[in-house]
Amino acid sequence: MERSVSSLPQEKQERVWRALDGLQIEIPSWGFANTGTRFGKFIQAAAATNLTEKFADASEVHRLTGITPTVALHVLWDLPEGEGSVAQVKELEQAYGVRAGSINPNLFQDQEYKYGSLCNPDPAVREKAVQHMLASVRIAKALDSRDISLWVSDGSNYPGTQSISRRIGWLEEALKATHNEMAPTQRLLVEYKPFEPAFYHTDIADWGMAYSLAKAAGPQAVVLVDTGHHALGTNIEQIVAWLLRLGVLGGFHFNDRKFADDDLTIGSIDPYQVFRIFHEILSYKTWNEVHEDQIAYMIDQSHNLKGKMEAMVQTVMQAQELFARAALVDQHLLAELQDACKLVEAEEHFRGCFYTDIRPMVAEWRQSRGLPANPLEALRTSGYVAKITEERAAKNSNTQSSYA
Ligand code: RM4
Ligand code: MN
Ligand code: MN
Repeated sequence: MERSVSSLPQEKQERVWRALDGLQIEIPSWGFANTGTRFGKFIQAAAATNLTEKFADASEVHRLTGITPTVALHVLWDLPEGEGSVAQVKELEQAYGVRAGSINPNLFQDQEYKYGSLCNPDPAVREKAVQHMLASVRIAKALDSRDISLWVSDGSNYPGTQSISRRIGWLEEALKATHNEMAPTQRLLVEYKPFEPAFYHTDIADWGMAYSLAKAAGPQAVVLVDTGHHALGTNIEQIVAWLLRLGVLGGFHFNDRKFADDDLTIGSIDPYQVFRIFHEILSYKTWNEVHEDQIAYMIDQSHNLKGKMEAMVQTVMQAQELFARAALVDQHLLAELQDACKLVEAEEHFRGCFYTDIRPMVAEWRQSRGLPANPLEALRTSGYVAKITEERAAKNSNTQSSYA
């Protein structure tokens, strides 16, 4: 006998709640600070001006959403003294009840990196970059952070000006050296991006290159998918399916884009894309052994138009709600429909889940966990943004914003 296209409400709710219980999202420290476009910064009165304020903001997001216990840190921005800043981070963890998450080396800011960091033709600059990688690993160890999350901005602007192939070798060496420094429980996440800041060639431009480099580095190196880092039209969920299959999907940087690395709110432009990515993960988990925490869900957004706190809470809710909608998919039913090539029925079930307004179910889950039913509303009524605006306005009014 055939099953009906929609499963029982109770079965659905259990599936969704189980998925919600397993979902944690890491928020970026840089999402609370003043950032801007390529042409300048728009200063916000409520923006965090130091690490203490970033931790305070992250802690408030966690209090409201209950699913963001860790904060991604960028070494130069958040740990200016390198390993010397670890003690301060530990104090902030204690004070604010959120932990340091992934550690992000910064290989794109120093003057020496004008022609590249790990791929710079000058061995002394490459060595400096490798040393920064090793220090980042040690910082992560000291903070008990599992993941070192690497984005390499290296590339070139003009054909013939750099050796693409020799640079591959330098990257492999650098990542191997980094891998050697890691504790057995740590991971190196290798991020890719098709272009920007370099426009002719980027040294880690797509998932194939990231995968190959991860393999060269060692077994604890995996791939990081930043949803904004793909050419338009790329089937990102297919990449996700491959990485899962290869056992190297390390995690995500969530954001959305209309054109390139726009860092817009996840799901603001194409929520169906996010739903499809989550579906691939949940589908893979239905049929294969994957541990909940093997995939690090992280946000990589820094808003300069939206209020930072509002944008972060909205992002977490959006990701959570799209994840819940993907969990509505009855994987067994879908597999039956797929095997029978019932195309319209399969698509209708899939689309139907995407179109379901899951918000009441997620609100119920939040309340059952002692969380506000609507975290964004709770942020508005908490007075937190008004408070930090008042406290930080004077400091922020002195911030430099010019591009040139
Ligand atoms: C890059 C990339 C990295 C992020 C920097 C700030 O485009 O997404 O993950 O750390 O931006
Ligand atoms: Mn990223
Ligand atoms: Mn990016």
